[in-house]
Amino acid sequence: MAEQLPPEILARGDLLKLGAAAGLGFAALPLVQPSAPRNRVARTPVPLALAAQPGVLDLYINEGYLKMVDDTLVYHRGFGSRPTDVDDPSPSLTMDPTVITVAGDVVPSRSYPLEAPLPTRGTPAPLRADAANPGQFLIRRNYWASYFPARTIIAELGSTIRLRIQNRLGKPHTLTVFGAGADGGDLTTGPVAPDSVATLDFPCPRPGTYIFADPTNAPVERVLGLFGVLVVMDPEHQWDIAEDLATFERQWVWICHCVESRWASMEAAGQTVDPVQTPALPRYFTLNGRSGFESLGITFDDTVNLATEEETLISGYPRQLDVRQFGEGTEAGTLRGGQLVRLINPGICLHQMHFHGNHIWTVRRNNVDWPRHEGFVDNEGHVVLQQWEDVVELAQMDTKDCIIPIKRPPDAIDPVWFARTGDWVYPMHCHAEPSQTAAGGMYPGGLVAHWTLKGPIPGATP
Ligand SMILES: [Cu+2]
Repeated sequence: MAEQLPPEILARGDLLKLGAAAGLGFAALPLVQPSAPRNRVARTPVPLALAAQPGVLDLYINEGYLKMVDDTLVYHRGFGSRPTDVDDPSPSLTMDPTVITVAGDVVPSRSYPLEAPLPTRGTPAPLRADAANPGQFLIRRNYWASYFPARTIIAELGSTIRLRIQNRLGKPHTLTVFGAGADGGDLTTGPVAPDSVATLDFPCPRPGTYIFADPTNAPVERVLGLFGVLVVMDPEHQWDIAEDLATFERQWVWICHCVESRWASMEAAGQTVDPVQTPALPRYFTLNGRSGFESLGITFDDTVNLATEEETLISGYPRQLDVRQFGEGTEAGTLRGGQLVRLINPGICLHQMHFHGNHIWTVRRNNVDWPRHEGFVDNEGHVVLQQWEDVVELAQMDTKDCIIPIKRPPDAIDPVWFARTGDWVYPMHCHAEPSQTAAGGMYPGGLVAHWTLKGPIPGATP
């Protein structure tokens, strides 16, 4: 076999040119490796989609190429929602968000609670103006649905999670749900052989945020894209992190990741990466699978931009917030809380999530509630205490549940506050600076977002 072209260094334009030169359309992308037969990964008959079973969520371990923020195509593996092959121009490498209900239903849905109203463009509308706090609003309590990104399973406490995983690749793979066992241990399929199917059934763990991933040759398979997130909600407390924990107006899931394109091309060529011999040097950094202008919702694709606003770009109307009691409203049906953002890092880079405009309040890390007093410094030197933070550290394989208050910024003096005519939009960026770039320098092409403090509503009266 002739030497393969490293696909990740080819821009999409080059691929199109190559495709055109070979008389091929975009759909025939992998044939940019001209010597590779089209069925290079097809082993004895490629398994078809599994026959659906009620109450079972099917995941397919697929491979394929994803377009990065600079239009480079990079090889990925992932837990998909349908079977696709490596030459699929639109491979299924992330599962569609899915809700598993306490009644045992598996419902494809990117919003939860299922029956709750959907906030337009992701922004919950307020109840009405707050007479006691000019320019601020009373927030509806226990009302709005939240949108969730790809790769998210939302399971209701009391349900049984039944996963069926088909490995469509040439090497064994595993699905492990970290910390979701009854004793806080991991749950795993164990190695699933090529072209085989495994099942993983387990009682829904307690409310929280759990990462699932393939621990094979860690962290290589995870970095290649074999990861996802399980969010557990108590169906009796659909707007609380858990019973008696912080209440929120709506929630956001932020999945941080980074892409190591050299590892990807080595694995695509059939090699097995040794992370010691080839240390990771991530080249792309994503938030909910998007980078730079994509994760800021300013692409030329309005559908993608809308999904980004709904899933990622935190927004809300300013409200008076009392951090001492997130659940208390100023009157029945209203809330003095903010919004919940679940920061999740299945990647291999440590992130420093910096929110401009408002500090945020971390309530738990890795599903362990942080104390509100008598905080302490843990063995790694980190302060363990609920407090206002400007920058939130997010270590590899960590999850943190934080409340963003969506409040009037403390430095907005009255003449400024009352002169508002529109939205105030604040950046969120990672202070670990390499993550702000793409392709080794394209700035700001990496792990960025923003959040919006909505402007005055004309005519809104208390
Ligand atoms: Cu900053």
